[in-house]
Amino acid sequence: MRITSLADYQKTYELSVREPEKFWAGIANQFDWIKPFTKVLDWNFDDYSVKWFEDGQMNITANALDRHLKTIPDQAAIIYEPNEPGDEAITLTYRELHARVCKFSNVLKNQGVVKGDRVCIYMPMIPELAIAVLACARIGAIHSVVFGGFSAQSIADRINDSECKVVVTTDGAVRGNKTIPMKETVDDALVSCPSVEKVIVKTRTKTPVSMIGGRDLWWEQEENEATTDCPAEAMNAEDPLFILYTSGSTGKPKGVVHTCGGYMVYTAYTFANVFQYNPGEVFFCTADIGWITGHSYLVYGPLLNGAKSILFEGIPTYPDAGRFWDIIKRHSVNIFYTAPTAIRSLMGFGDEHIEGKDLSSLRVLGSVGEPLNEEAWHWYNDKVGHGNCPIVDTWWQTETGGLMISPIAGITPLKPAFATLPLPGVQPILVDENGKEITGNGVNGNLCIKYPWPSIIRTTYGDHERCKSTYFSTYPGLYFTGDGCMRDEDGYYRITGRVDDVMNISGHRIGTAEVENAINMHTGVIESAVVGYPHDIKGQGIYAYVICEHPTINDDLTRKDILATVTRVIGPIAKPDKIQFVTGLPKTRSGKIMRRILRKVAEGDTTNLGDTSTLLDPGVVDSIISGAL
Ligand code: 6R9
Repeated sequence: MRITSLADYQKTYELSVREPEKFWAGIANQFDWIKPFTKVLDWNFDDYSVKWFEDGQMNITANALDRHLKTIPDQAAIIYEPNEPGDEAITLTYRELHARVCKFSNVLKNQGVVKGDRVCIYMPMIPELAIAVLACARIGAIHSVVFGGFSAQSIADRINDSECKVVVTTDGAVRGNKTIPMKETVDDALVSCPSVEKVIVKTRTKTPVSMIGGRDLWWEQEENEATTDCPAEAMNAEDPLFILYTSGSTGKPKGVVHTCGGYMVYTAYTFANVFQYNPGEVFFCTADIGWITGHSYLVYGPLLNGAKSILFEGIPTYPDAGRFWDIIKRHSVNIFYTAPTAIRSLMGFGDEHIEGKDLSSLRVLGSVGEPLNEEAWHWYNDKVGHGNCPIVDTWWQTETGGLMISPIAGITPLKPAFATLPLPGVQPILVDENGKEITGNGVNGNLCIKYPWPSIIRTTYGDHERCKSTYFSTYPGLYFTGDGCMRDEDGYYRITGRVDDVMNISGHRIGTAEVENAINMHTGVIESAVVGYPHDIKGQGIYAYVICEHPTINDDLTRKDILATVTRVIGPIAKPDKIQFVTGLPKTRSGKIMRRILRKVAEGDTTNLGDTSTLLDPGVVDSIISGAL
């Protein structure tokens, strides 16, 4: 499965384009199938539908767990590093993880969960989060993990969209020196979630919680009553594996659906190749399992490869900004995968936190989630990698399921701030505004993909039309990523950022419309417009222009109140960094907000605002500029 040289990469890439079905069938056949597939691919990007390995049957946990019981049962599978550095790390071997997953699968079954049911998982980064995810996969329930930082309202929206039957949570969570309620937040959400029949609560903080009779159950108690014998359900390759909600440019977050077979093949293949994973190595992905990176490269990709995967509960700055480096030393981490925002933030704390730390176990460094700027690239390379570790800057998305454009560690010649070249099976294409292909090198355009890969999004849950219109209608016949991209003279790809109304705040996707809706819920707010602006650490910050019904008496107090509303409606990650009160917004005669102007003002660059002649009231612009923060 592993590419061994640049020439091998080129040969493999060519094969993957010339004979994609043969190429992917060869990889897929290296997994355990309950019923082998005979059909490889069926696809249509015009009236969107994609099916991979359609008539095959398998179970992803049989491949991620059972398969390794024969060879490496006593090797670590998950290494849990708790929030408190003084607390003992807990290792779950493949045998132990298998047993725990089987047990919790039976817990779910005992509560009436059957294949196809949706289960919402709202948990902090503890081993039981991975166990709950895998248990769903084992019995064919569709997991919908909601990031532990989201609000009750966001949980409720996600539960209701996919009508989850069961919620799995904890009493509370610890992150740094904070204790955060979890069950209480779930309780608030469930006031408006009629589909939920049971809530299973794992103890973490011993925070007092209310347990509703007939609905709420303790994880530990249920586990005691369950056996460890649970065969893996035979799943059709195209049965849904999970739903993960992500922000788009309009409306509520959409439930991206991934299916069992293709997702298994692609995450395993990309993990093995991009990181050039060697058996026995320790892999540390710092992402939360609540995001796609945690799904694909903390849980599924590593376990499918029999890797040792670190699951870290805390934050990079607790007890100090040297925590990641201490973890790397403590567990002899070989491959470290994190986000640019974390790198920039740790850079900002000063080199005294990293100097003198033993990072000699490291072999490969990775980055994901947003552009890795050159300054951060060099710091990562020099201070963390000591110039010895290739940096894989991996571009991909929730919708792509796995890494798409990325160097292969130690094989692809690197260029700082470039995601470099497409992986085998990935056929990128740049197009102009009209969808015309931009050929040649040294060009810029909108990034699309013209051929399916095994873990491409299958649908948006409950609304296939939305999937079609979001991804396959802007440029007919192509999957549109929403990203702008340049291809340099060497044919190397550099992602330049979103070209739609999606912001990327510390590597988290947030739609401008979502934040606006939340702000507009605040009493006295008439209208708002939100844009992203360059932020030294977060990559992008959120800048909100707000029109209030009455002039504010105390701007700062109103700002704090609005932040409280946004936190309540979405969660703290969506809080604007700047709020400017305005009396009007720059709108065209047709009522459309000219965000281009608002972006310029937020960037602090008002020298060239472009054509403002189509504005209904050009005077608005001057007043916005004069009040800019
Ligand atoms: C995996 C993940 C996807 C968006 C994507 C792009 C940005 C991700 C990047 C990158 C530049 C990289 N993005 N990786 N931009 N360089 N290496 O992050 O998924 O949360 O869905 O975000 O993130 O804008 O479109 P997701």
